[in-house]
Amino acid sequence: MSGKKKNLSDFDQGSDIDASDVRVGVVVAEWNHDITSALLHGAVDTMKSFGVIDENIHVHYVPGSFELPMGAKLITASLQVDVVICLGCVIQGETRHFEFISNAVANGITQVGLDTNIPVVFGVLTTDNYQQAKDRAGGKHGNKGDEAGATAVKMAELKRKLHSKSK
Ligand code: DLZ
Repeated sequence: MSGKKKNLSDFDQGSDIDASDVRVGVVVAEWNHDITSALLHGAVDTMKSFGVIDENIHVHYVPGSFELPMGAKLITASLQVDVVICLGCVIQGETRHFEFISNAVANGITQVGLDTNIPVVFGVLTTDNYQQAKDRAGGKHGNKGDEAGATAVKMAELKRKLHSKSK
């Protein structure tokens, strides 16, 4: 997935995975809505290409990226999901908000996953400007939402595989 690949959407499709019964929670930040809705489209389309069905994709919104970890935690507490995707876009401004929000979101998302044993995917763009975000939300550098969707399916699959071995 990483290494020499330049485009965010250049991932191994994992075509042998059947994700038709995978249940996914998606938390989307409303801040920079045009970017985050493009990420959402990418994530949903990609999950569907792995067989995830509409009824098993539960989308909820939070005001900004800072609220993504709490949104993810609320989802894990109230819905039966195998995996959660967080989608947001933090753009560098003139103040230090960018650093505080980016760090808090990355740490918070990690923590929710470790605390709940439910994988939480980091689908958050952190960019210098709006154009960089556009380029990564369905533009010339692909769509980070696609990557998040594929990661979610693969983490759900991994969890299921290891869980079945532990029985
Ligand atoms: C306040 C703020 C700023 C300045 N920038 C962004 C941003 O680029 N992306 C984003 O998702 N959210 C931003 N926010 C909102 C915060 O994430 C949060 O919603 C508010 O600080 C309220 O807690």
